[in-house]
Amino acid sequence: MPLLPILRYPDPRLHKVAAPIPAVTDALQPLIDDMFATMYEAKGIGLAATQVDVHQRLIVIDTGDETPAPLVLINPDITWASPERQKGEEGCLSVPGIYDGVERSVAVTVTALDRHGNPQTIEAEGMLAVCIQHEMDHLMGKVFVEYLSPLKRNRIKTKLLKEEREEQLNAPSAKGRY
Ligand code: K2U
Ligand code: ZN
Repeated sequence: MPLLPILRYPDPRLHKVAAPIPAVTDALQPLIDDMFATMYEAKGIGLAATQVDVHQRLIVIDTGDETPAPLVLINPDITWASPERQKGEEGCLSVPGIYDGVERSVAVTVTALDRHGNPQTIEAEGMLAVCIQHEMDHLMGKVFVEYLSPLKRNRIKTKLLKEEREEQLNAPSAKGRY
């Protein structure tokens, strides 16, 4: 299964709003598998299709530690979010090396279709609830740094753009060109 390139902030494509998936078909299955492979390889516990430049409402999650607990959420909808909220440190595969506090509901209920097109309702709390809210933001074109101050966000943007430029300069194709 090929690993998919993960868009890196501040790529504008991360701010596209994902469209509902009209039907769960066999054609969707390779993308779901490739997203899981990409997420596991990147040592993430969640991945939204937006992050691999597919702007459809699809999320894969696995918050399982030793025992895998893969979850596929197609056309997810948060039907309830607890009024109780808590601030926790978050990272993001699209914002490498950056971690900061974000306030989230401590529990959510989400309805979605599974990879076979069957409806599912998940009552989540803890890390799973945080991950679901983080991924749902991605489908709405929102990255967790948008909860931070403009000063912090601009510093992160500058840092990642600088790293991107350095990587491009050090890329093998750029060596020995002149
Ligand atoms: O969307 C992503 O980039 C995946 C995130 C999901 C996530 C963010 C914050 C809190 C929980 C989940 C990545 O998994 S970030 C890396 C990571 C790995 C283990 C635990 C927390 C974060
Ligand atoms: Zn993320």
